[in-house]
Amino acid sequence: MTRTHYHTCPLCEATCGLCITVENGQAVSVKGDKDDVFSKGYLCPKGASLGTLHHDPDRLRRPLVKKNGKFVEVSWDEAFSTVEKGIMPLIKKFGRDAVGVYLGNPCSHTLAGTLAVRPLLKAMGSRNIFSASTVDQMPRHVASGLMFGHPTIIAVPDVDRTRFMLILGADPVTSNGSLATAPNWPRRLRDLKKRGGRLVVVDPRTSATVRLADTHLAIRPGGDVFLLMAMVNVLFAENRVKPGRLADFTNGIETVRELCRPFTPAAVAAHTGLDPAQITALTRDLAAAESAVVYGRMGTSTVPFGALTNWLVDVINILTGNLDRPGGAMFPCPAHLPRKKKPGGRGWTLGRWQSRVNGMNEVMGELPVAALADEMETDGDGRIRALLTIASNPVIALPNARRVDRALAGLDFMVAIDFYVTASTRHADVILPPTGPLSTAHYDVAFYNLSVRNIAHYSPPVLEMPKEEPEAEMDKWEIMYKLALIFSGQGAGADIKSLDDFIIQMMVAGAAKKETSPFHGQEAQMLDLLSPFKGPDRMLDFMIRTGAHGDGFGLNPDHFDPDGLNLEKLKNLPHGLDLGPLTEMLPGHLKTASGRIELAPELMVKDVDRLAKTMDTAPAGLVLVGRRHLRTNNSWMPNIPALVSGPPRCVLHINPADAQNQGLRDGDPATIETRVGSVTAPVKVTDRIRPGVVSLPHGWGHDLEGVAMQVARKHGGINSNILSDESVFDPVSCTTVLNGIPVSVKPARGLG
Ligand SMILES: Nc1nc2c(c(=O)[nH]1)N[C@H]1C(S)=C(S)[C@@H](COP(=O)(O)OP(=O)(O)OC[C@H]3O[C@@H](n4cnc5c(=O)[nH]c(N)nc54)[C@H](O)[C@@H]3O)O[C@H]1N2
Ligand SMILES: Nc1nc2c(c(=O)[nH]1)N[C@H]1C(S)=C(S)[C@@H](COP(=O)(O)OP(=O)(O)OC[C@H]3O[C@@H](n4cnc5c(=O)[nH]c(N)nc54)[C@H](O)[C@@H]3O)O[C@H]1N2
Ligand code: SF4
Ligand SMILES: [Mo]
Repeated sequence: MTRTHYHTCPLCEATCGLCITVENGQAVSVKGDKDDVFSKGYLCPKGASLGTLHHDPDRLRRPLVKKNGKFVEVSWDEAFSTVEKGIMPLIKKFGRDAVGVYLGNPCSHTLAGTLAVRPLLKAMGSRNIFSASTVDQMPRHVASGLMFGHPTIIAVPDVDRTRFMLILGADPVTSNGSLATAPNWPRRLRDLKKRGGRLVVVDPRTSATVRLADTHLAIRPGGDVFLLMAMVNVLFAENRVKPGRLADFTNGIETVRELCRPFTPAAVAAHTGLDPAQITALTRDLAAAESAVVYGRMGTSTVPFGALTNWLVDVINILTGNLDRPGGAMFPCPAHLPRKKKPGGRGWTLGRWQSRVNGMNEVMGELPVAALADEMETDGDGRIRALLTIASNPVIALPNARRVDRALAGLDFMVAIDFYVTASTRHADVILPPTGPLSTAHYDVAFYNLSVRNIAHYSPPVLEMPKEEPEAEMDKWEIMYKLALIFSGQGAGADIKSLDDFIIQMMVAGAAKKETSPFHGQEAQMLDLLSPFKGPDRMLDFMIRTGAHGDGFGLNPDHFDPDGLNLEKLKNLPHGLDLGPLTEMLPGHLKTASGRIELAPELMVKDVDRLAKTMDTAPAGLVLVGRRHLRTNNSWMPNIPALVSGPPRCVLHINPADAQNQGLRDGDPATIETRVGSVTAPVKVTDRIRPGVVSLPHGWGHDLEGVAMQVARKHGGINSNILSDESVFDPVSCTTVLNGIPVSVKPARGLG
């Protein structure tokens, strides 16, 4: 029997609609859904491989427990009771901080990873919570938190309406966009130019996005903070500061005027590697554009001044009046969140506690991954003796990868929620594999709050999850709730249904608690109306019904449109629902204590001092940056033949001048060395990278003893994080520097 299903691709932030043909329980083809309200048929090679991923024979279907050093398939009961026996005595003896958790990138791409993970973390009660955010977007959260009052109030580029887009350190044509959810960046950027707009890209490499640009500024890595400071300087110096209506609710504009004074375009020339006249001209053009937006990602984030750089992105959007207006940087209003109408809140802070060993700040309730190895290796009270990894691959993703690898090997106990035996999960005592991507429901809780249009799209599972032992599989939320029951002392035998019911009761009670709430006194009716669903689906239904476009359970016609949204309605919209372009959200959206935009938060003002101190030291020597490839997704799709075929990807890009200086010719093997490690990779001599900079992609290094991914091992590749140094980080956001790492590059001896 042949059936067609529509499902949102869960692999990256672009949220493309897929059209999946299923024959006899097998996904036989995956194409772009032409009727999808957002992606309109677009997909990339990864999305097309979703069926292959689901049916990959190496993908785990059964839990594994390590016995005498070897993984053995066991029943779910045995797996959970092994977890209980391994973890609980450690908690009893050493306390809750003895068990750490590291949450990986795919967590933000699943319903369970965004919603069901919260009760699990609560039940763990550990301060040793880590996530991939501190090798990624944490500087963005910090800047948003301090300026707008909450770290998830993030402005996204209104790419479909802007007339001028300045992209720094992002390659959305390859990455398909990040913190800016939009399928089909190539088309959107071409459309920008078709309507007479201009695209300027700042990147030390000639990336795929650069190739679409009108102007390319090949900056020195780490130079963006200086470039943006100089742009702010020009805006003030030339009287081009025009915040418009934002001035009515923005504090600190005059402070910024003072802060940027020393950073003239000429003064930053050595750090940016750019002609001062170019910086002035760019600033004038941006300020004069009918609408304009500055957008930055990884290259502005994983750098020594990541928080400051991300702050400056918003500062320019605000000073030019481009925040919260069409064609500028705007705030999404997703279906699953309420719309706040009155500005003000508690504000936001970081550093509420510090990591035990090296005193690094807590940010958003987590500790930086740069502290993880120290916390695992250093003896004493609060040492991490057991680790839970959820959808993550620390041995490949985190800095000083060899040290992370050793630290995992040295743990007393490790549990992984993952569906492969990877470089990291091979160290686990228990691996709990969630059901495959086609047998779970999907809705992008994280990314519809970062989307360039307001979109709501719920996808039910495509294939049924096997429920009968011995084939029974578990959804990730069920695994998480089971672990939550273990951590809370109720034991591996406890039933998740009561926990699931308790969670929704708490959510409903929270919404109805205040006497002023429109739901006050309606708890029982709400719970009854939510009863057709369970797990994260039920949480989502609750969120949508109480959200900005929700039906208010049909109980509150004064506050909600009774014909508004609920999960049942979304289920009947297989191509998604387009809620339109982004609209004005300020000042109501602000959660700062003042109810105003804080343009000059104290932490940023202080960090400008640190920046000023580096002005006189001219950067020198070769530095390493990363890059992505359309067919990769961090470390986690290397077992799909179609995605790893073709020429080898782990090659070091080097400029002809640098290659000549180092005595390297195209194809030669080179040894790349940093303080923490060295690797050998073939070089590709190319003028698509500026002099002084070399580039190696991350996400590789799979050919390790014990990894059970046959294709991935054949195409192993080089782990670039053997080179990255956990001791080099942005002290404000505690995010590791992954771009602009000082390296030496030499011909490899004895090879080639
Ligand atoms: N040098 C360098 N390092 C980097 C980066 C860089 O640019 N340069 N980028 C950084 C960034 S941005 C990120 S986000 C991190 C990513 O770092 P991580 O999140 O630690 O690693 P991933 O490579 O995304 O690995 C994800 C793992 O989750 C598993 N998985 C996939 N889907 C699911 C699922 O639905 N459920 C479960 N339970 N498991 C699943 C996969 O099998 C894989 O093992 O890497 C960072 N590391
Ligand atoms: N195909 C593919 N897509 C992905 C992923 C993947 O692994 N593969 N990973 C996903 C994840 S987890 C994320 S977070 C996003 C990331 O999404 P992006 O940030 O768009 O992707 P990157 O390729 O890291 O782009 C960073 C760019 O910054 C440049 N750069 C490096 N240093 C500097 C600098 O100092 N200044 C400036 N201006 N530029 C610099 C690099 O050359 C690179 O082109 O991609 C997501 N999408
Ligand atoms: S761009 Fe992202 S969401 Fe779209 S098909 Fe590719 S991996 Fe999936
Ligand atoms: Mo990421």
